[in-house]
This record gives sequence, structure tokens and C-alpha cells, in this order.
Amino acid sequence: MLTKWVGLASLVAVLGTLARLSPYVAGQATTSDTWDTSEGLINVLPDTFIVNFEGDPTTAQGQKNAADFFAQLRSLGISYTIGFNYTAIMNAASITVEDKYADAMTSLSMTQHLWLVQLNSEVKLGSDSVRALPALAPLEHEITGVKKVHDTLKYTGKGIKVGILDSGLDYTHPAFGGCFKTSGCRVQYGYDFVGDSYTGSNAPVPDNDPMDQCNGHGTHVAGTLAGNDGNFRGVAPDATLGIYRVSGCNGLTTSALILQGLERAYKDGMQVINLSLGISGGWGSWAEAEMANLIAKKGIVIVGAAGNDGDSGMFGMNSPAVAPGVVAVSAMEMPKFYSLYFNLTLEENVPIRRSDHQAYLPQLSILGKQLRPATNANGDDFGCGSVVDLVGTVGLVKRGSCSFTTKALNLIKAGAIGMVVYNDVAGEPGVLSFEQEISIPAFSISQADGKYILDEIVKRGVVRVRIKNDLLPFNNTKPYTAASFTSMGPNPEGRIKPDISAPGVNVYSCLPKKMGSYGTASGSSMASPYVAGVAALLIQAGKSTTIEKYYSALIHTATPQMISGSYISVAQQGAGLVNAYSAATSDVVFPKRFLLGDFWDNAELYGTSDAYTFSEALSNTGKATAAYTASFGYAQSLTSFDSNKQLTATPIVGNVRPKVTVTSSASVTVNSGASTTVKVKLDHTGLANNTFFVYSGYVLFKPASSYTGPALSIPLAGMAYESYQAPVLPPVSTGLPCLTRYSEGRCLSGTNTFTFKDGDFPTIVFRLQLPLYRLRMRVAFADTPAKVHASVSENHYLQLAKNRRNQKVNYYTYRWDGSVFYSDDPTKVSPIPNGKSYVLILMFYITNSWNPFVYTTSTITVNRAS
Ligand SMILES: *[C@@H]1O[C@H](CO)[C@@H](O)[C@H](O)[C@H]1NC(C)=O
Ligand SMILES: *[C@@H]1O[C@H](CO)[C@@H](O)[C@H](O)[C@H]1NC(C)=O
Ligand SMILES: *[C@@H]1O[C@H](CO)[C@@H](O)[C@H](O)[C@H]1NC(C)=O
Ligand SMILES: *[C@@H]1O[C@H](CO)[C@@H](O)[C@H](O)[C@H]1NC(C)=O
Ligand SMILES: *[C@@H]1O[C@H](CO)[C@@H](O)[C@H](O)[C@H]1NC(C)=O
Ligand SMILES: [Ca+2]
Repeated sequence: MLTKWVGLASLVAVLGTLARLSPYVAGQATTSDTWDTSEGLINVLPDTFIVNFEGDPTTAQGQKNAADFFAQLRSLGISYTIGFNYTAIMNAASITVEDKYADAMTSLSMTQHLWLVQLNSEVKLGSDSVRALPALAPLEHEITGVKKVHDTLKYTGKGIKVGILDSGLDYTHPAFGGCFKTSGCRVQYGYDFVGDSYTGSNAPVPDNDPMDQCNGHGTHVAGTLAGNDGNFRGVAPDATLGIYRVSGCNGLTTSALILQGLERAYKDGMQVINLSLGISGGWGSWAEAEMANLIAKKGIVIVGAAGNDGDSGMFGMNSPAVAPGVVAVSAMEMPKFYSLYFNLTLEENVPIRRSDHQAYLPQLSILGKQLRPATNANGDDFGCGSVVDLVGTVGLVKRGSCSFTTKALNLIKAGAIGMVVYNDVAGEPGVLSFEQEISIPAFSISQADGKYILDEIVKRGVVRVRIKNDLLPFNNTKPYTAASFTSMGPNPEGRIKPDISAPGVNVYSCLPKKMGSYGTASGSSMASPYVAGVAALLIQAGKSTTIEKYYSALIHTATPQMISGSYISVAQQGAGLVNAYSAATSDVVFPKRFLLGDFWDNAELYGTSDAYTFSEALSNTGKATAAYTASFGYAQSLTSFDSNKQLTATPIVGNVRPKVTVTSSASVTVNSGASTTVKVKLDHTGLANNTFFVYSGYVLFKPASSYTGPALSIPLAGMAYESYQAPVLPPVSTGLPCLTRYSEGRCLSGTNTFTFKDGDFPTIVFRLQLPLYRLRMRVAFADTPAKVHASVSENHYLQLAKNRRNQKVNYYTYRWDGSVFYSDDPTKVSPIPNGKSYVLILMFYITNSWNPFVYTTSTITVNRAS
């Protein structure tokens, strides 16, 4: 059974398994490395699958295929339980069957696909989210053209049905009309597929009411998309909502539930579906991605978050955002954002940006109190020993030298009513955390603000502060950059992802009333509903009739952003920042998306020796003649691999790129009602192909002075290397892959005997630095390792997610229970013969090519007790 570990340190601690992980030192590939092989933080549910049957589920033949499949299992003596039948769009079922029969199921003629069932990344508000705030107007709508669409075009999403798959919604919130499904309610559709207590691994308890008062993520998302209380207005403030609750309070869901939610949203007639959830490191061919593709083919706009795995390298899109039929949205920094602050009351109020330890302080009110440095006998202000009298004042301390807890306890002892910590390094205010509850509010501010305040204190003797739980807009120091956390593309199949960017850092929106009603949060989940809202506006504008044209309008009118003189990589920002007004008013569209860089459909694009020419048709549905100047703008080339071919936390920026030229005339004219073709040539000659750079850029169409339409651009991206050579496995120096004993987890060498009983099973540990197309496992006799004897798995470990970067807790384990089958009949699963010595051979295929990376274990002697 294949088990993927997710790297949530806190979860590990909760389950108490941390102690069993020995310290792991990269570069010391020794047999003393120990891995936790037990089941636990599983990201692939064991013994659970989604089977996709041949044929349309609405036809008799399709239904017969499904029934025949189960009849076959019964006749082979394979026992199974059906979880859910999918019959509206995709002909599929979720089932529980022993893992060793996977290849048997794959080999049946009615099987189109067999998918593993994945657990999602948590749908949860980040720990840096801020809550309990007044109702304010969003700051982004002017920049993104949404305000102009509301004010001048008067589109607000009225009459458009938008479905949200998320953690549910507090529809009693004033921004959602306070009611559910009754006449005149904002929320007219919805269902709860899970219930509050659903954890991702227990049985869901569905009900009719998608109310969420415990998680908050879905309410924040719904607010951005469609909230409206008069003051706070989302992107499509009059849209009709369908709320499909697929995660409980803890925020976990599975592929199987996402499929149910999508099916229901489709049946309810939703016109836009927003997926705030996702499964990390996904493939465009996973179950929920396929379902999303099928729904998009019916003309429904599906928008999904790119994911928040930016520190785990490129090729890290969430599924289903990874699917070609879904618009994948990444998070971008805006020029301004709301932040908590306090006022220093000098001649006038000087707002000082702060971040809080306690995110929920609705009653906070410290008005006109003195802010006094907590100096000690040595004259320093670290607050680490006993400090000056602070009775009735707020103490100011410098970060460092001792823990925040020690500082706070010392300040409390001195009578302080609050603590402000200023950073000891440049940058944003830091994050405070405490080992125990502390009884006074604690705030952190930047180093620069700390120095400024100390200077004012020297000048004036006494300074006072006003501190409440409220917000002011602050300038961002890195506007229009890709959020550091946002997941990077391309997708594993080599297609351009993400598609577009939207505001996603410190986004202000709604929260359940019990959680404070309003608050800020960061994530690509906050960016995705923004674009879903824009899609609702475009549908109301009657912008188009086909999904391709909607996607073209969204994507090709976005504004690519620059950094250090180049465009930000398409792998980070997609087409750039969404612009609702340009999307709603542009008359020129590209009927299809540019699919450059798709190594499945366009294998010839890869490699380093050729030149290719692409053409793209622009068509003009407007009355005026459209005229542009066309050019190409390079974006930064990025790689996630260092010179040891090991994954890096931040991508390395380089200059590896092909020569790209717009070969047709630079002046492009498209007459009313006509179309014209633009040609782009890409020359890979002389590219260094062993550094794994992804290059990208934009074909830019700048409107001529005679034309009032918006600027357009087509993103383009590709790999400057042969994809099958990419380092899907980490360097050997990391010690992986390795063979362990299930009960011990220690890496083994030499010959080892296994009884295949009570935890005495051979267990392989491996890490994937990139998404893997296929894993095959075979067995050979130890004395003839080149000659395959039997198979363990051929065709069902397909499209595995890559692991996140953290070495210690992110890897796969495979426990071999000794079952094999022979090439003539995968349905005959039997135990490997006893008393002999074998090696297990793992073949890692990064593409569907013939060139796997091969790992052969040391010798496994099978010694089952009779
Ligand atoms: C699912 O469909 C199969 C036939 O394809 C049927 O035998 C089974 O009863 C159905 N199960 C559920 C839970 O609807
Ligand atoms: C929209 O989808 C994104 C991710 O796909 C998610 O993070 C966000 O919560 C969703 N928003 C809504 C309103 O469902
Ligand atoms: C801080 O000062 C600003 C600007 O004068 C003002 O708008 C805001 O209400 C003040 N906040 C507090 C808590 O006094
Ligand atoms: C914030 O930026 C605006 C313009 O972008 C500028 O006018 C203003 O002075 C800035 N405010 C601060 C506090 O830096
Ligand atoms: C890419 O580089 C590898 C060596 O790093 C070489 O073997 C291969 O032939 C190159 N491919 C092309 C198409 O040049
Ligand atoms: Ca419920």
C-alpha cells in the first residue's frame, strides 16, 4: 500500500509520531536513516479508489459497464464496498477494495481509469488571518477594474448562479441576506456533504444545511466573490449562490467528495463554479480534474486556486486547478492592504502597522496610554530580566535575547497593560508566538517603526498610543509581485499554469459571525473567488457563448507584471493580474488558449535543437477596426533545482531562454467581424538543457493610438530541457529511496529476511521532487536481478503528486505484502513463493516515455512461517 505523508509539523505532533523520526541529515546516505513507515498522515486513502467506467453514465451501455464491472469483481472473488455512484456527468464510483487488486481492476475492459483517492490540502484560514473587524469597502476593486464594471457598465452578477465548493457558509451574515433557499435569499442552492465533524477519514454525515460557523474559509471566499452588506461589496455582489460544503470544521476533504460537490453544482445549473480547495501537486488527469474538464465542456466556467505550495518548487499546482478546463488563479500582492495598527498620538495621529498574536480581540481598547521602553538595569530594552516600572503603560521591547513569553511575563510583573515588540531585523512586523497563555495583549511592529518610536520618546519624553481592533490601509512594499506562497506551474503535463492572478495577500472579506464577521486572510483561495466573481460579471455582460471565449476574455486581457526589468514568470503569475473592465469590454478574442509547452499533445516542443513556429488567430467581434503593435516580452526563467539537482525553497532565476520572435508584421490590424493570424517563432538552438529551467514570456499587443480597446497578451512557456531527464528523485546523498522494515523504518543494506507478518514487511521509502507519471514495481530473483520474475504493480500507480519540500515528513512509503501477479493475468493475485531471495525493482517514469529512473532494493529473503 502506498502512503503519502503530508508535512504538517503540527499534525505530526498531534499524532505523536514525531518522536519516531530520527534526525535526518542530508548528505549522509547511511543505513542508519530511519523513516516512519506506519500509517498516519495519509494523503492517499488506503484501499480506496475512484473507478471511471467506459461510456456515458446516462446511456444503457454506460450503466451496463458499471454493473458488469462489479459483477466481474464478484466473479473474481474480490470483495468491495461502493461509496458513491457518480451518474450525472462522469461514469464513475468511489469504492473500497484491497489495494493489491488494483491492477486486476485496471485490466478489466469496462475500466477507463482507476484513480487513487487523495486528501486535499486543508481548507483553512491561515494563522496570520485577522478577525472581528468593522465592515469596510474592499481596496482592490479600483485596480482590477471591478469598480468600473459596477459603476459604469452596471454589471453586478445579478441573476448569475455561482457555485462554491468549500467549508460552507454562514448565510446569517448580513452580507449574505441572512437566509437559505427561501424566497429572495442570496443563497438559493446548496448541500452539506460532510457535516461539522468530518475529518477526512471518518464517515461523512451529510445534511441539507451547508452552514459553517467553525471553519470560516468558505465564508471568506464567498464574501470576496459575492458578499454584499452595503459597505462591503464582493466582486459579483448580486450573484445567486449555491453553497456545496465538502469539508468539515478541520478543513479536510477528498477527491471523492469534490466529485460529489461538482456533480451537484452541475445538476443545480451553476454557471460559474469556484473551487477553493485543492489537492497539492496534482495532475490534470486526476479524478476531480477530469470531472471539472467534463463540466467545463458543457459551458460552465470553473475557477480554482493554484495552491499555496510556492516553497515546494515548480510543477506544484493544486488539482483541480491543474486541469486544462479550469482557470487556475494565483495570488498577487496589491499596492495597498488593510492592516491592524495603533496610533502614536503626536501633534497628529501617526499610524504604526502592527500584527497581533491573538487574532480575535474584539473588545481591545487601549486609549491614550503611555508607551514606555521596558529597559532593565543594563539599559537594554530586550525585556529579558526585571524591567523599569510599567504600571498602567504599554511596554516596548526589542525582539531577541530571550523568548517572547519571558518578555511578556517580565512586563506583566512590572505592571504593563500591553506589550509591543519591535523587530531586530528589517522587513515586515514579525509573528509572535507564546509557549503559554499570556494575560496582556501583545503586538509586533517593524524594526524601522521601533526606531522611529524610540527617537520620538527621546525627543518628547512621553509618547502615548491609541490601540483598537480596527484597520487602516497601508502601502505594500512589494506591490504587484507574485505572493511568495503561491504555487508555481507549469502543470505536470507541461501546460501553462497558473492561468491568471488576483489579489491574494491580506485580503479583507467576511467571516462567520461567531468568528468575528470580517477579517483578513491570505492564500490563493482568496484570489480564486475574485476571478470567479469576474467570470459572473462577464456572463451577465453576455460576453460570450463558449467557454473558450470566456477564458480568452479573462486571460488575454490580464496585465502581466514585471520584476527587476523582466516579466514575472508565467509559472508564477499566469497571464498577469485580472482586469474585469478590459475583459468585459475587449472585442478581440483568441478562440483557443495557447497551449505552448504541452509535452503530451505537442511532444515536439521539447528538446533543445529545433525551431518552431506557432500561429494564433485573433477575431474581432466589435464594430471598430482593432489595431495593435505586436512584440514579445521575456519573463524570468526559473528552475527549482540546484546544481545537485535538489529542490530549492525559492526558485533560481536565470537567463536560459529560446529566441522568440513575432514573425508576422509587427502592426496587427483586425477588421470588424474578421480575424487575422499572428505568427510566433521559437528557436531552441544552443539552449543549455541540463539546468531544468522553465522559460516564459508574453506576446504583447499594444493598442495603436487610433484604437480604444485594451492591451492584450498571450502567455507562452516551455521547458529548456528534455522532460524525461528531470530529477524526479532527490540526489542519492539524501539517502532515498531506501528499503526498510515496516516495524523499524531503518534503511537496510545487504540481505534481509522478512516473515511478512506482524509488521515484518519490506517497505520502500521514497520522495518525489516532481509529479510522477507512473510507478511500476516488479520482482526479480536476487541472483538474476536483470530478469523480471513477477509484477507487483504495473498500471495503477499513475500520476502521483510530488512531495512537498520538507525532507523529514514528506515522502511516500510502500509496504509490500508479498502479493504478485504474472504478466499473463493481472487478475490472478498470489503470494510470492516462499523461501527464496528477491529484489524489488521500482521504475519511476516522469513522462509516458520509455526512460524510467530505476531503483533496485537490496536482497529480500521471503521466510513465511508455515
Ligand atoms: C451503484 O451502482 C451499482 C451498479 O452500477 C449498484 O449495484 C449499486 O447498488 C449502486 N450503489 C449505490 C450506493 O447507489
Ligand atoms: C474558490 O476556490 C478557491 C480555490 O480553488 C478557494 O480557495 C476559495 O475558497 C473558493 N472560493 C469560494 C467562494 O468558494
Ligand atoms: C488613528 O488615526 C487615524 C488618522 O487620524 C484615524 O482615522 C483613526 O481613527 C485613529 N485610530 C484610533 C484607534 O485612534
Ligand atoms: C502610499 O502610497 C501613496 C502613493 O502610492 C503615497 O502617495 C503615500 O504617501 C504613501 N503613504 C505612505 C505612508 O508611505
Ligand atoms: C540535453 O543534455 C543532455 C546531457 O545533459 C544530452 O545527453 C542530450 O542529448 C541533450 N538533448 C538535446 C536535445 O540536446
Ligand atoms: Ca450541516
